[in-house]
Amino acid sequence: DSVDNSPAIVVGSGYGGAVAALRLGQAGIRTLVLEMGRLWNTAGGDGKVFCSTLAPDQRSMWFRTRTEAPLATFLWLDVVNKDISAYPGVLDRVHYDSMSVFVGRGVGGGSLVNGGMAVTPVKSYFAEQFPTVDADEMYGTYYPRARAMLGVNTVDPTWFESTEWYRFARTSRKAAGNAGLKTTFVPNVYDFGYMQQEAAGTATRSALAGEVIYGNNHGKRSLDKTYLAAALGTGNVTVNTLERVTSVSRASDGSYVLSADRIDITGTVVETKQYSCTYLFLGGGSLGTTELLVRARDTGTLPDLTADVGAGWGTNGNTMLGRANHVWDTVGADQATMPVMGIDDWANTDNPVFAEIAPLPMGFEHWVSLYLAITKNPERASFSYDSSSGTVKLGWTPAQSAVSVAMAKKLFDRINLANATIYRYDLFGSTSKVFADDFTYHPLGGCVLGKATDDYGRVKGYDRLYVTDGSLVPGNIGVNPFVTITALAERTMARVLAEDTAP
Ligand code: FAE
Repeated sequence: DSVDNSPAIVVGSGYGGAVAALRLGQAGIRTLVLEMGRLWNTAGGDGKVFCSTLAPDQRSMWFRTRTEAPLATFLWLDVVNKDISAYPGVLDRVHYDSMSVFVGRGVGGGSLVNGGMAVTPVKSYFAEQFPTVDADEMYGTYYPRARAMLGVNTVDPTWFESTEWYRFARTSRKAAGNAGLKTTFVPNVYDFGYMQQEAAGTATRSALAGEVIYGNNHGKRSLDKTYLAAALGTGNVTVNTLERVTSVSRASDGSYVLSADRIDITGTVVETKQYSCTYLFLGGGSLGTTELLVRARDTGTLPDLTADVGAGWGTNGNTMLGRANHVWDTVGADQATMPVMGIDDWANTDNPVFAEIAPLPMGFEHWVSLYLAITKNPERASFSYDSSSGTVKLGWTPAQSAVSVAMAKKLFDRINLANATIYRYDLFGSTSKVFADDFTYHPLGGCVLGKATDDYGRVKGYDRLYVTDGSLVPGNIGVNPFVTITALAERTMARVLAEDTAP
């Protein structure tokens, strides 16, 4: 078998992978990116690249025959999910024993499916989570660099107050205010100028057409339009798609050797490829990177990896819930899919929660206020390799989710009490389930900075091996994570290119 040699290989093309690819390319280092998902740039039979959330087809989910949306039901009816045919769709839901994790699949990773909320955490909390990182440098250099590259912008507050599309957010703000809680505007990478054109009827609707978790056809500055476009523009970066890296080992000359399965659109492995490189950057996300390294350590292909690989994983305290508003407190049939506001009770040391005010665009008035609560849940779990099945398992337990739920409940009980409202019981599949405690959008950790790696993402036990993605974040960052992941990757790349790649 022939081995394809590259100076640098990047596994995955989400935030961590995209930053690595751009900075390597700019440094003149020939770089190959291996991405298991497809490139989302060609229109299907309906003339669109992505399918809509309300009428999902094969493009929606990664090799499923039925969609698995976060909201299972509406009025307890199984109306949300649809039968589809198996295909390398853009959203995956990875199931572990007591937790499932939503992730993006494709060139751009999570940026293709996420809500675009581009939030910088409170500096003091960043410093608490990353005690060995110079917070002044992060907030002075790397966060601003990340936000500029990602195209972060904010909704025009005057338009926000007047448009029907954000009535749902204003209604949730009012309910929070009645409980004495503070709300704050949240930046986003969706182009709000474009969104206003959508509202005016002068641009094709995307955020105003229910598009989000299965991809946005317009308006969203996903990584394929920002970092990855710039990376390809250097002329030094190549992206191979539908190739999933399955193992990493080291050759006697110190180079890394990767095995990758190339699949076709039916999921059949059509080729097993071998790659080698001098510098290896892992950007497969918290799950992808951690699984590769846990497997490498425990099957002996990279035996010097430390016991910290696989540890320190958390859900960012994610808990989703809905409240039922009074009939006069409408949320609107028209809802923009990009969240722009959060309830900020993080400073409440008794029960720190930051709750994103989420849309629920169903095309009719339903009086539901939906939230994604980010709680300061201190629980962490580890990944381990199960040799009998050859799979990597996650040790997260229901009791650990219950900690997030209790924190979210404490906050929203306050809001319900102040407004004389109740929770919605019909959204998460079973008759009495109020809190979605079984999934997260924010997998974080597994190769924590300063533990499994040095303070710059260099993996302990090996040289020229780096982690640049959400695995570095120790389980919780208090806000939506991608700006932090991007900024940390910028910091790693600045250091590595200055110190490790010099001839
Ligand atoms: P990620 O973006 O997941 O990229 C990893 C890439 O590597 C993917 O493209 C994988 O397909 C690929 N990959 C993995 N394993 C392999 C392998 N073995 N071989 C080849 N390729 C591989 O990682 N965050 C926010 O900050 N704001 C939001 O509004 C927000 N909303 C979200 C909504 C949804 C529905 C979801 C699912 C997530 C949301 N997130 C949000 C989370 C955010 O997207 C996530 O933290 C980042 O995408 C993580 O970035 P990474 O670079 O770690």
